[in-house]
Amino acid sequence: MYWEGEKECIHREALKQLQLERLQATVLRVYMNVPFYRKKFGESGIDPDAFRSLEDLRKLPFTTKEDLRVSYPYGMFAVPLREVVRVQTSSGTTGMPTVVGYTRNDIKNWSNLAARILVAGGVTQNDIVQIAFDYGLFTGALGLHYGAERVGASVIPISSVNTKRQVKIMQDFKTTALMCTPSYALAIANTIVEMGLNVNSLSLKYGLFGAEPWSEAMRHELQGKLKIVATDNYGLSEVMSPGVAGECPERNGLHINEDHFLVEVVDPETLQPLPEGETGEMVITTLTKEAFPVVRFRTRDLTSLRTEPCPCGRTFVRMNKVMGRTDDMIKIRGITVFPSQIESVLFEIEGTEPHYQIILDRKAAVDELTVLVEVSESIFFDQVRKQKDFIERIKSRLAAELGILVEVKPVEKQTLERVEGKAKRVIDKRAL
Ligand code: DLL
Repeated sequence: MYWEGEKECIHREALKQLQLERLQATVLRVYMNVPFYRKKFGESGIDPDAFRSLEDLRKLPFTTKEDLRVSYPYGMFAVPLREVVRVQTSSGTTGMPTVVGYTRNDIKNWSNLAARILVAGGVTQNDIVQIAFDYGLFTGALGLHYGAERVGASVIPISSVNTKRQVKIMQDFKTTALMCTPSYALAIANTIVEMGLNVNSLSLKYGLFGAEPWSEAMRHELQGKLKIVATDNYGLSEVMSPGVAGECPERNGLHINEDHFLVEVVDPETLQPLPEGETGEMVITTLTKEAFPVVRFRTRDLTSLRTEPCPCGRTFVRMNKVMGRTDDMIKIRGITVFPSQIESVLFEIEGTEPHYQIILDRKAAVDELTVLVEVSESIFFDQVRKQKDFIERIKSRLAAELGILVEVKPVEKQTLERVEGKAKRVIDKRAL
């Protein structure tokens, strides 16, 4: 099932030509309308009229999150505000958020791209879609909302509310598709059990999750607990938001909507392009955005691309699940660790609750990593020796996965904070 079959299955040669034409138009548009790009292109000696091939993209300078911050609030807009029909922001927790804008045409494209990922995730006009992402300046909820309406589904714009209410509405309104962060979906799944409900009495069929990294083990857990097919969806406000990429029924990589976005993967240190399949930082250039186009935007997200054909028939390149961001990457005693690696191990261990937090601290000039993990009551109140054995088991599994020894501390159920939005996995006390 496709939303725009002809476009999603476009011949790659035709796609390349379309991308080149759209890239030429974008380069010209930002040069003419955004002082930041005019200056940057001038400094790098770029002639926006001399674009002949997609490889010319490499000559363009990168755009960073910092560049967008400096231009707060409207400095990067490529159209006058009277043409902007909506303003939202990125969800960054540190510093100034990035303000993004959309023209009427941008909203139309965004709705269609969100519709593509919804349909790829199983949603049709017969579905009842519960959007538990936060409405407001965050781009996730409204993006999916417009996509779901475009598909013709019945939308419940519940936003982030008390989890029990979330479950009650899900039961009463017979929700068939749930959209939220994977960590919040897990909190919902646990609340269903706490409320004494049988998941089979609900009507859930699909979960469209995203907005934060999550492991395959987490998918497995959510599919089992909620009795759904769960797909991963990727996007970011600076580029558009949900609708940039999403999984098809194969659930083996996320198709990037390449007719609207040109992607590269570069080495985050040298900024040189990496060979296909290697993991690096994803860099995105928008091809159709009018109000807020970006050229070679450094996402800080780490992933790799795969070009082999997908059995689903879509010809767009796939990105592997984002394993983390360059700024979530923990460097501990010289070893790189991602929260998602720790998550996978915890899911494998019987008796742990997959709610966890990573604490980084420095003791006597040595960095220490401690994993706080919620454990079942029987383990928490177990005999000291049994509990110790259990912790040792987790520690050795983590050591095997990560290559370093880390501390593990069991905490009682419901001790770690639940958030309706993006989970905060790492607390870095070294910086305090
Ligand atoms: O989180 C957009 C979104 C909303 C995507 C809902 C999917 C569903 P921002 O708040 O701007 O936008 O945050 C973007 O979130 O750079 C990634 O680091 C992370 N992220 C988004 N989707 C995924 C995903 C939305 N599927 C930032 N896997 C991005 C891993 C993700 N990380």
